[in-house]
Amino acid sequence: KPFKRILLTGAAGGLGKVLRERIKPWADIVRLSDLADMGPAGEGEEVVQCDLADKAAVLAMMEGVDAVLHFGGISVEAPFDAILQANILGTANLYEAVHKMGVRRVVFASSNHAIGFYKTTDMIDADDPTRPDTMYGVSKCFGESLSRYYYDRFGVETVCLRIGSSFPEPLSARMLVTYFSYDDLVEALRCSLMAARVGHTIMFGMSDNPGKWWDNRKAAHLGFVAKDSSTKFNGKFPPDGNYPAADDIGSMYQGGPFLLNGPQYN
Ligand code: NAI
Ligand code: 15L
Repeated sequence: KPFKRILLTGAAGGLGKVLRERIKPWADIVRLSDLADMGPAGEGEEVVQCDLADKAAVLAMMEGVDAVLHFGGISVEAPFDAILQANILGTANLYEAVHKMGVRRVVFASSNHAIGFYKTTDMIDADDPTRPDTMYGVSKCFGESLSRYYYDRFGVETVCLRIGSSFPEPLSARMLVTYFSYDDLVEALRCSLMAARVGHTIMFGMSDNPGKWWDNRKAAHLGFVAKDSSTKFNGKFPPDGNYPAADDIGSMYQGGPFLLNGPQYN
């Protein structure tokens, strides 16, 4: 197998549960971690339940790891204090441990909410400035910046995967654009881990959907080609002639419903 031990954070979450089953062929051992209960370790698994905000625990968890899939943290908008602990301190602890333990490569589950304040009429790529739409989005920008720093300073390689909407199927008209099938997610992770060199790469995590807002040419060296598309779900969300509507904040911006959240500095 290509890796001795891959660490998956966020293993009890929606994507973590999917990945737990799918990444086994890549490593002798998959180390699973989360704040929440993950059940017992299966064959070829190790389970480490800990809080990413606990620096000593994160350092201990990194022992013997050769690659990290960092999916743990708060995955929606929340009060800043909670985001600060899980996403900002948690990701800082993770990178410090990665550096200290000599881990070569990380895939960071970033989010489209790092760029959610672009309009749905804009087309952007990895070099456009971030425009977070929430404190959650700000925390993903922090992870992207932090990983850039650890690459420039220490040579730790990271792929920041700005995931669109990765669910069994799209849940809204917006998600026909942002949909990222589980199969495409797994393939994007495989490419991110197996590519000879990734340096610091930002890739948009989306299937081959019509009407895309994101241009992935700057991540072409990873060799990822999406195989799925949201077109098969078209009938579920009949066009209402209103999307994107200039007076509807939820469809005017790429971050969609996250723009409807109130400010979360509390
Ligand atoms: P989720 O909320 O289902 O899973 C996140 C997991 O992280 C949970 O099991 C939670 O217990 C764990 N966690 C939270 N705080 C923690 C802490 N302080 N220490 C340790 N573990 C902690 O989210 P989901 O959908 O599985 O997403 C996984 C990752 O991918 C997240 O980082 C999310 O921001 C990112 N993402 C997901 C998208 C999607 O469409 N599912 C879209 C964009 C980004
Ligand atoms: C995210 O970042 C969230 O983690 C996920 O729950 C979805 O809301 C997704 O973005 C989205 O924009 O659809």
